[in-house]
Amino acid sequence: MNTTTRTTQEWQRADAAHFLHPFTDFQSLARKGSRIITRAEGIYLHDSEGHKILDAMSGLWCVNVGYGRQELIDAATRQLQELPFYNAFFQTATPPAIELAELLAEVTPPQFKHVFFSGSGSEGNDTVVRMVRRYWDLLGQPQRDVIISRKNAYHGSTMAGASLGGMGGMHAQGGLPIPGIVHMEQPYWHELGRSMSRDAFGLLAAGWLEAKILEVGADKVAAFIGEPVQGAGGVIVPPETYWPEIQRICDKYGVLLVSDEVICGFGRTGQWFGCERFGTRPDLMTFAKGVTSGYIPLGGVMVGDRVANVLIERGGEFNHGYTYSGHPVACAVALANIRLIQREGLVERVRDDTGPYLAECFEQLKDHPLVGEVQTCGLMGAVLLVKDKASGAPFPEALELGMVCRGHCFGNGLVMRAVGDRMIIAPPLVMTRAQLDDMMVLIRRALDLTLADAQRNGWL
Ligand code: PXG
Repeated sequence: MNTTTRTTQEWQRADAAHFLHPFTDFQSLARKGSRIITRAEGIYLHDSEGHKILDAMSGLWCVNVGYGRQELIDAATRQLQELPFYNAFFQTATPPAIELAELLAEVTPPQFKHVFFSGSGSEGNDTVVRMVRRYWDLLGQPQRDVIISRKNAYHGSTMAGASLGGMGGMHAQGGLPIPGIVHMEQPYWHELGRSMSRDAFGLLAAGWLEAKILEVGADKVAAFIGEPVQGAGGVIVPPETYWPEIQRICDKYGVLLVSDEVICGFGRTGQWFGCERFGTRPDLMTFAKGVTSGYIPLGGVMVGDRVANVLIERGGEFNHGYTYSGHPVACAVALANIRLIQREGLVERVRDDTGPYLAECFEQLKDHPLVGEVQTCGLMGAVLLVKDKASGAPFPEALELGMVCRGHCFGNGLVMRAVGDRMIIAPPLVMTRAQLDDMMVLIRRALDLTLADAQRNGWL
């Protein structure tokens, strides 16, 4: 499409008149006008005003291989010409879906030999809810239907996805959560555990799972679901002791462990999957985003042997699926994307080079007057803005300092997300050290401008 056919104002007017955006206050956006992104190359976006913007959020945690990769474009084009669509419902399959299932079995941990495809992460988590309940049904324990999740988790925006998520604002709209989903506290050391060591807090926070299992009744708990690192919740990296203890508790009570890898999967943490970084052995694994680097929608659930064997061997139809389960074009793009990640050694690069380098760069931000905590894991990171460095005391929520900082990022050609006062990044995995240096210059500039605002307005 020729994006020069309309001016920015014309795009904004049409946008405001017809397009209801996700997670948006429609009226206030209509007043302000959207930023119109027109093209992208590598790690940079370009908008309709001619600005070049470093995309430190990889689109929305997904463009792992960067923009404009010809292999992915060619794979889509070829598949669109050959067979743009066929379904997998009625005893049929397409070569790209079969080959992707095979390749996913190869790149995921050894317990995963099967996949159920969806169109997104939310749909993948709907599949998780249906599947764990079906599993316990087939084992003659239909009462075992409760799924435990965590506050401040994000698992999507469908009815089941939003229910699994732990966002109060989402539950408040639409009568959520659906029955049989309960939440426990998150492993956020800075907010909940500062009086103890991170490792001691990790064990305490994992212990909340055991307490919740006993409260619900061990014979009623079907599964526990968690993101290895909470992404949308603010890049909350749990203490190293947390996940092994969660695994131990799940094993003790026979509770299925579900790792939501929609953000952490496909190299983000410096391992192929976040569960490998944190040492768990999940029974189910949700994925989306990075599986196609966001070039085209695709999601799904990796099904471990424990669950797959029951679903397959106990037989009967699983009454669940989506028109686009195994969409051939999406699967063809995923194949090209995963092969590119393999060929360029992107996971190893994050693990051995750029991940540790990002950690060093973020450590240096600690000297900044606004920075209370920094955390990184592979190529994602968070910088917490605080009013008082010594005590970690936050700024009043009403100031929305994170949004002030985010404004300065945009103003200086950088996309960074603000989750409250946690400034977060998840840049493309193709970032070089030199590009990370460029990004750090922009981050520090945004922090300095935010500090100047805080000083000028007497917020400090
Ligand atoms: N699980 C996790 C862990 C996610 O991060 C989903 C499931 C849902 O995926 P879909 O494809 O249905 O959106 C996600 C999505 C943010 C933000 O503001 C994060 C997501 C989506 C939208 C916004 O950080 N993650």
